Amino acid sequence: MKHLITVAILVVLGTLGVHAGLGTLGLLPEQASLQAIAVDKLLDVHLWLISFLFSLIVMTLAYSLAVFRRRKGETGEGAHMEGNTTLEIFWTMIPLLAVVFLAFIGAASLGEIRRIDPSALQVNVLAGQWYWQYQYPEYGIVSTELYLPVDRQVNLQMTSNDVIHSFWVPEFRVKQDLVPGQTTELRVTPNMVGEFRVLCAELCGTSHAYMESAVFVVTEEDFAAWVESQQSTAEVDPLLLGQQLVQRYGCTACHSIDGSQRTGPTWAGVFESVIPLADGTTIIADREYLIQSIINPNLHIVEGYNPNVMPSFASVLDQTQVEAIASYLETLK
Ligand code: HEC
Ligand SMILES: [Cu+2]
Repeated sequence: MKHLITVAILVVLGTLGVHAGLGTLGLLPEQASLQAIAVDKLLDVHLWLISFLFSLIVMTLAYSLAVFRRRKGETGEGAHMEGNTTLEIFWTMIPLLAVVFLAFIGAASLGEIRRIDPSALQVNVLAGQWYWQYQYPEYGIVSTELYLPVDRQVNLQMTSNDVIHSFWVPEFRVKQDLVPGQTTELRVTPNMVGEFRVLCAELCGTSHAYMESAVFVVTEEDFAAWVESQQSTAEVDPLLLGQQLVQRYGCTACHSIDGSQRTGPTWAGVFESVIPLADGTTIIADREYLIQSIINPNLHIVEGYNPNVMPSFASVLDQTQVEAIASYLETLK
């Protein structure tokens, strides 16, 4: 009995110590969504269990090694023991109950994480090698940066343009794959204003590690202001309009203006250059070519690129907008 009490005390102390030690490691980034609270609670239950089991085994083992060691002059054999039915029932029932309990709290947390808020903001996410693009159907906006209002659930409807990617903002905790040909769903309720980063959590090719972009969680007023700034197609200078449009419609996810390589050819110096095409011919990139490339991308395929990667913008952009983009592209040296 004395041994049992000592071991029990050691196990309790060990559990507290291991759990506190794990807590000081700072394993988790900031908690920035309602779903993160549920996930972290679940993780904490597991950490308590892990700390307890670790202490139960290690303390019992260490205590037995120290206290029941063979002392000088002892030569006899240890006591002979056979089955102990009570003990066996215990060590079957306890893990069984533990597993049922974990399944129960796991299902409860999953329910909480997946809870649907009918007033959620819908954002369609398109991922590809190697970019993120967000469409806000409610507002007619396309952006390469994700802006979210704080304290409102966002319903991400996600798909991929090529291979499997995975949407993951560590501060939100939840994660979901984007699969070509399928639409997957992820619901997040950001509850903290701040700037975060979305990472791709599925190895998707050579630039996988750089497939990240900014996620801004902003106040409701700031979100409304951002929506307005994205929508404003006021009478502006066509060059400025063109520049805004390529940002807003996510072109810059695939095209750079500094000569660097992305999913599509760079726009640097494209105007009036000689473009080698996939069918072996060449074409001069005049204004007509630029316009056709936007509204009918499969008409001419640039050598080294695949058809159907660039979506057609014929039904998205009106003629003024296409002209404005073409004028802007003509200025890029
Ligand atoms: C999903 C990636 C993607 C997006 C988004 C995208 N493009 Fe492209 N774009 C490509 C690829 C790939 C090509 C090369 C294949 C081809 O010719 O269709 C291309 C070709 C072009 C060309 C011809 C360039 C050249 O060097 O000959 C122009 C111009 C162009 N895109 C403009 C745009 C504009 C404007 C937008 C936004 C309204 C846009 N693209 C959005 C992938 C994209
Ligand atoms: Cu990816």
